[in-house]
Amino acid sequence: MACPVNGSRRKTQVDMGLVAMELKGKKVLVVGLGKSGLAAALFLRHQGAQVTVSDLRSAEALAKEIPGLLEEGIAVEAGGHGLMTFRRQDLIIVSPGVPLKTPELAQAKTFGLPVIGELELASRYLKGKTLAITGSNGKTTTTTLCGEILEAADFAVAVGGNIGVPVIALVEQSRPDGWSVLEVSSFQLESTQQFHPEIAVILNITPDHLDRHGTFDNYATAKERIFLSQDSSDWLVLNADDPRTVKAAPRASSRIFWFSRSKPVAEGAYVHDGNIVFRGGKGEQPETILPLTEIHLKGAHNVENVLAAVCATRLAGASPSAIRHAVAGFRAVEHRLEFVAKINGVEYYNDSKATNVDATTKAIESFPGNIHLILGGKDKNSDYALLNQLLRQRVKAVYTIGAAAEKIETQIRGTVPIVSAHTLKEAIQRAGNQAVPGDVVLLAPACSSFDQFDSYEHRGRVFKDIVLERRGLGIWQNA
Ligand code: UMA
Repeated sequence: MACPVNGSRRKTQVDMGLVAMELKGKKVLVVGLGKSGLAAALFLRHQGAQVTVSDLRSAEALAKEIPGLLEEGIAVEAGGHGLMTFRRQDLIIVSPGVPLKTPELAQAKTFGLPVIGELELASRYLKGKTLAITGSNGKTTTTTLCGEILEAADFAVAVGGNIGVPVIALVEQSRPDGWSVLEVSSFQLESTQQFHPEIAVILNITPDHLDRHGTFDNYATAKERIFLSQDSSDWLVLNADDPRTVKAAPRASSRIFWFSRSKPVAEGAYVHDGNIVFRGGKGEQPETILPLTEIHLKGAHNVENVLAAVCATRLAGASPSAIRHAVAGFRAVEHRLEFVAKINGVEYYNDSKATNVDATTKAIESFPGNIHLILGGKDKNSDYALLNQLLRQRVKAVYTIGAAAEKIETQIRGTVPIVSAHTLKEAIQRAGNQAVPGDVVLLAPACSSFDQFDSYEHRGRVFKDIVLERRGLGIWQNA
């Protein structure tokens, strides 16, 4: 096949209209002091900007961060956002978790102040090419896998974004001849202006984050921003089996490659005779990349993730043998249908990253039945009744936890027995006591974690710690 991206246009700031901003002496406000805000503030300061950070959290809550920032010469506004602080700036950088409709931000915009996200800022300074991956589910697995494939193909690779490493933190390690592989969320995409990946991937678009975006359409439109600045020399990889993703295709100016689990595609990756194959151009013979048996990830949705990764990395110039080697050696990402332990014939799986209903659906579908399912956390205006049919078919009991428990119980009532467990610990105990050999205890909560935990990672680690601790204590030896 013609290796499309390799050897094609190289990203330069001029041809993309992406001029890295002159930051020296500029007054820049960073809104939100989480991982992204902290990394952005330090980057901006090192570029010579006069930086202020503003966060809703109190000075006590930020006690760990503040001294280091002051030492760097960065001013800190804690305990709320002050309108005057926002008005006095040349540029505002917003963290992904800060909604654009925050009143101070909205006002700043009406005064004509530029407001961009950390992803947009970083993308103006990243060297080399960018492969960006979005979707409601599968982003982390696909991003990690793409990074591993490109590494196996001997590219210089930096992996980051929503996966947990702010994009701005990749700038220093990015190389002119390398790739930045970015997981990008709707929150990050919402505040982009010229973000322009050479290869963009949309894995799927199903309802999520409706509490932030208001409607499914707003959410889907935010996802589509991944290809908004692409042109005919760029590549867009789309899921031919996902209706909302298919609907996005006519709005793209880039060249589209498809992936499909269910049918051949004219250009892209699909399943044929038990193999993953890739067709590099219309009418070309597909090349075999690897047999499905070499994929060591559970669930049909993971075949889709592999197809997307195969397609994107083949376009980036990875050889079929490098792709096969990396996919065959790839195991589940932490907190993504991660096998934790088998205790007295009962398997425990941590899918703490299943933070929406669709992800939970996919997790349930990965097992034939006999599931004890832990659901709950912070609601995102989701419809849990969408799970009902699958609960009846494959789930033995649901154990609810967290703030969304009551809503979930109301919406799934009459399907399977429900245990109000309140906490993760109690849910594990009660599920473990009820499960019999051959059963699965699955944490796939369909909610975000912020009511009881710092993050989905924290929730997943607590799940694993409790399971492993109880195994160590032999608590279930005779259960
Ligand atoms: N804050 C304000 N004002 C507000 C809202 C929040 O000051 O109006 C402050 C909070 O007090 C807090 C800070 O903002 O101090 C948090 O900022 P943040 O939520 O952007 O968190 P970060 O630590 O910067 O993490 C972000 C992403 N978080 C979100 O999108 C919510 C991380 O994705 C990402 O890994 C990280 O940047 C690095 O890129 C997490 C996530 O939950 C995993 N993502 C969502 C998802 O996957 O579903 C989109």
